[in-house]
Amino acid sequence: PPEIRRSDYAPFPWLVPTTRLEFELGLERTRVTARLDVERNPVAAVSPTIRLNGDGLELASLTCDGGEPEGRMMDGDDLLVTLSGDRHVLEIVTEIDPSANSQLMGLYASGGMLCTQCEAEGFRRITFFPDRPDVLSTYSVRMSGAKAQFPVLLCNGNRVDSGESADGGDHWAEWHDPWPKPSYLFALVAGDLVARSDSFTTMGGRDVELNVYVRDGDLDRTEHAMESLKRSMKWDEEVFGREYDLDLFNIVAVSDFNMGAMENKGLNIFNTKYVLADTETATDGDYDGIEGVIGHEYFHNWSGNRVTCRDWFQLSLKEGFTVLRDQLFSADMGSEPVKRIEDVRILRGVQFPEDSGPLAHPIRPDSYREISNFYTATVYNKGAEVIRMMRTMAGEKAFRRGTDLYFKRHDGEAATCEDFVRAMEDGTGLDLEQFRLWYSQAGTPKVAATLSHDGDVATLKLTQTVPPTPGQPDKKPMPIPFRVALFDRKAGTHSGEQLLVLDRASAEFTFEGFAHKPVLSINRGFSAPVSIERDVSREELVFLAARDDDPFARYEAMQELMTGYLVGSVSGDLDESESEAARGDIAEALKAVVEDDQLDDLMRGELLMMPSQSYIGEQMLVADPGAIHVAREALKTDLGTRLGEALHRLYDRAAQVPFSLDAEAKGARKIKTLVLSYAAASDPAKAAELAASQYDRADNMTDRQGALMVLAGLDSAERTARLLDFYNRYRGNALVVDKWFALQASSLHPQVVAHVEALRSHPDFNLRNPNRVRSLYMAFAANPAGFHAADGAGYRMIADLVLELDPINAQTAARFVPSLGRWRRIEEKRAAMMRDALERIARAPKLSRDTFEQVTRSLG
Ligand code: BAL
Ligand code: ZN
Repeated sequence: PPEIRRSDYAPFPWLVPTTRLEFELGLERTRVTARLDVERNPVAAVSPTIRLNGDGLELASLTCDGGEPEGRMMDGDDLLVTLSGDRHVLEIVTEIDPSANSQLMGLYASGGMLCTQCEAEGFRRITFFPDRPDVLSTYSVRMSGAKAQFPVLLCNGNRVDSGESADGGDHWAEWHDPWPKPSYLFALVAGDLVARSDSFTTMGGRDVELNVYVRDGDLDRTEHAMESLKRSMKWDEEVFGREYDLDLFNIVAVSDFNMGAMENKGLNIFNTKYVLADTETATDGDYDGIEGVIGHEYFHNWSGNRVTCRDWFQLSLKEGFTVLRDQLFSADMGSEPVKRIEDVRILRGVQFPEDSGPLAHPIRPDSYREISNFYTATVYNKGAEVIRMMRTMAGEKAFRRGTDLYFKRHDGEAATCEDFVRAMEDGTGLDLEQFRLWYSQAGTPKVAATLSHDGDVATLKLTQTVPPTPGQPDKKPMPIPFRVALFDRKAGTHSGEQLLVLDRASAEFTFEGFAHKPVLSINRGFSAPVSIERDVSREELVFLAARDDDPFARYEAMQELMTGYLVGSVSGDLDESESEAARGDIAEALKAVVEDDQLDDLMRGELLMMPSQSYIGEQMLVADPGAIHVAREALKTDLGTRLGEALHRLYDRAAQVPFSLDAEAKGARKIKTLVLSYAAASDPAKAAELAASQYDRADNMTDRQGALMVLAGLDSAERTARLLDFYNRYRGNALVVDKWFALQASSLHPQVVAHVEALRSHPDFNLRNPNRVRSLYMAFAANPAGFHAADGAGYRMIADLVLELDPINAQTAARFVPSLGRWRRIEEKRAAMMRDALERIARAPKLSRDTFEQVTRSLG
């Protein structure tokens, strides 16, 4: 497959002001008639033909201005039509079989209903069309089909007319979307659905009808989604000044879906995972996830739909910005510091490894073969961090001027990242010339920080390096904004936070008035997405872990205490007395957290959490996952033993808090499961008893799942009984059965590989359902205890999965390749087996473009 380059962008030679689509719907056969009004694009090079993208389409008929076109030919899957005039009308008929569409791109059948997914390039699986985001068109759509089979017919925009056939067997609906949009935002749904309905009055007085469509039987699990939607609409008005622009906003939940959700104009289509919730079947994490994703898709209405992307290299323009918007929204709806910590954990757990591996790419990539592979943590989460840095440097008010200007300037356009940065410069007054490097350079900058002291002056020396990444051997220094405070060790306070911008390879910053050497608190709030190596003593980290008034910095000190010890321990750098002293300090710091009555439990839970295995591995040039796992579990055992009593008192206190969805009760639930996981390491028999009791008494899914998660890792009778009970209790509820698969696949149980192998043959396993595939295999691939099994069985299992899944659902299959692609950073025995697994995939006679690209880059 050819490489597509950002530098090759050229405007499309044709405009398509209006598009008319007629769908005669059937699960096995849908006939699509598309009428495109096309005219020459005055700002593009003149072309004698128009390229209409297709993907596996059969052309039933084609006319130009009502007759035979002057010329036509196929170029691969695309259709080229000769057009000699300035304006033409093309009519194209295609026939498709949605029931055979297992890729879940384009129009497909899911449990008897029809739905679409067109981003990034799914529309070309429906009809021949210039399927690129800079071709904006106004759509009117007629849908018709059997009334009994498809009682609900939905499309973008507003329903303008409807009716039924003379015999009443068929019916039809006519939809019109007044907002010009690219084809990737097209959507259609036809099925037997019921809706929770509500309304929202916008700040300008527009009454908007809101619907959340689900299957009959799921309606009582839609309240949280609807409330989240209304909160999103209000928040976007208040914080970004963005008002909704149609009279109708529909959400449809679908159980077969490649992504989390999709922001189609006026008709968002969601994975059921991000819609359905009640306290019996959804955890606190699920509730937060729903609120965040509903917000994200809603916010796309401005950052993505009203202003869209010129080409797919600009994906972070809408995704990075919208992730930042959903992060700020969730922070405002709940705990801001805890949300920040969670977001950083995702960034460091997923994006940092991506940025230091063979798939590293800038947030605005320069080339791709399959754009689906670039819906990455880099484009999304690092993209959000880059915009967050602009916000930090500008301040909130100026940042809002920048976003207002961006929306005003580019409303109705297909814009670029450069347009966004320019609007930010003009709106905020910042000079972002050098800052643009964040868009073009891949790799996580490393910053060394040393603080020295002389007389009454403290000097902070900062040195940055941006590591080489594939295709980018040499990097330039980037501007890195650090929120910094210097603590007076005795008083335990600081005299104010400062923002320092490191914009050279190395710089020194001086601070006067310190009779003693202060303690450095740096990258507060994680103001820059970099990794810091600071010259800091353990005693200073204990100090910060107990006293830093920036919650993120406090969390960071605690993480650094544990990570420093674990990396030292695995590398053999610590002798027994140093190890003992370090464990003692960590235990002391944790005890202070357990007993700090100023802390709320949600934050306490963050401070008690150990760094993830992947984060620890990321700190080492070459990691031994087996050794890290052993060291991490040993520390957990040690801490659980030392803090046993204090932790159990904490548990007992938390267990008294009655169920509710408020922060206090959520915090209590988080604490209970954390204490159980420490207990599981230090006193497995007691933990099994406690977890079984928590499971049995649970009146909500958070407690039940937390208890079962701990039990799943223990070799105990309680484990078997509760796993069976969980399955029997929730069989038939797909989202909860997903949890049942995931809990077993992510468990610490020594037989986890065998468990996953057995679950593969479970009657409820289904390779065609992405949620189920992810629940078993994504959970497994993220579980170092299983994936990195010393004999390589985990790698072979993932390679087998990729090969089997690739012809069915290439997009989902390709998502499993990056875990194997980490081989260069893993000790040599395992690395060789990971490479073998990749090579075996590469040798397959026929690979999708998605998987081919990921495997080739991973081996390269
Ligand atoms: N645009 C794809 C799904 C999302 O990021 O919202
Ligand atoms: Zn998005």
